[in-house]
Amino acid sequence: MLNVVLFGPPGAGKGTQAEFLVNSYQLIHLSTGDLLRSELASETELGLEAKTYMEKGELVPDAVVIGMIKNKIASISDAKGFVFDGFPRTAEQANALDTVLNENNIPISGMLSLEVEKQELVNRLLNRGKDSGRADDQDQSVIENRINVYNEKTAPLIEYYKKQDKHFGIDGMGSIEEIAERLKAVISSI
Ligand code: B4P
Repeated sequence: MLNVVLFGPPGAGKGTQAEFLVNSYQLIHLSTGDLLRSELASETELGLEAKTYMEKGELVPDAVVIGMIKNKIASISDAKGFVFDGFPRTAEQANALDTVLNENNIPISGMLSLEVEKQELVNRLLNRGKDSGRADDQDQSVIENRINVYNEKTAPLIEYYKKQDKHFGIDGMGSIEEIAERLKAVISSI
């Protein structure tokens, strides 16, 4: 089973490259951002709670996100593997993920960490904001806040996976196809 954490700051290309991994390796895509946006679109209680955080570029509370991802994993059987996209984002989420996966005997194979320069992140997100309708992509100060939150709360997880010998840094600058090739090379080495 191939279970990868696709990691990186907002705009690094996680969602974009997750699509490639799903198609190439028949994995199940679990994106907490997508799950939260779908809750929001259905105006569920969870979605309405998450909205206030997402609009400001803050992280949604751990308990909400962890509960959501646990339910999702429990609802899936017969998977060839998972791509975790945008999760974990805090130490508490990383511990919770390890616990759930160990209980099911499906450990993380590797953390694929996309590395992109800050100005490129801002450009990509503002560009997407022009036609995506995503409120969090339309305001430069919200984008800057997301990047700051990433640096403060999420980037430390690189050390967490390094300690487990599971961290793989990948140059996330260049074309989508070039980056996909780099991911493929790393996966074949795992
Ligand atoms: P996410 O949906 O995870 O949003 P994101 O970090 O902005 O990344 P995304 O995957 O969308 O963008 P990508 O890099 O693929 O989270 C949104 C919000 O939900 C968070 O701010 C938070 O509030 C909440 N949330 C989600 N998960 C959470 C968690 N675990 N805990 C707490 N809160 C959570 O790509 C960006 C753009 O770049 C795209 O338009 C793409 O086309 C473009 N692009 C990609 N690769 C490119 C390339 N090589 N060249 C040019 N453009 C490229």
